[in-house]
Amino acid sequence: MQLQHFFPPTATAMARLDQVITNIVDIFLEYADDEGKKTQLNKDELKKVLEQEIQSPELKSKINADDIEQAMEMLDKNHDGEVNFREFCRCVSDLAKCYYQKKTGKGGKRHKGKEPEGGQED
Ligand SMILES: [Ca+2]
Ligand SMILES: [Ca+2]
Repeated sequence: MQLQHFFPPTATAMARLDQVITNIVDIFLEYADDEGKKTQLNKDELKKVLEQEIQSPELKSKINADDIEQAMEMLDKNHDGEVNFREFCRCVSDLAKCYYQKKTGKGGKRHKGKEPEGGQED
């Protein structure tokens, strides 16, 4: 089992939120770096992220992972044809909310429309 080499016992274990945060950034940069602009996910890159980094069918269906055109349309809030980090974060946080709702039964059926958080769009 080679895996141990990646997690040497001397490495300080990161706290869970540390891991989540660094993962989000690392995953985004890793895929965004593939082609074109290094800090934007184009359609191909987005497809790869969704295919490889999300396994739960429920979450996949939440962002239309099977229909990359639709997924891109949904995630690309500023309509420049690519997903930037801000848009990616929004996607992750939407998925987290989705999972939260499923777990708690809260936040409910309200369909995507006006979001109460009142943050400004780009
Ligand atoms: Ca790119
Ligand atoms: Ca965009």
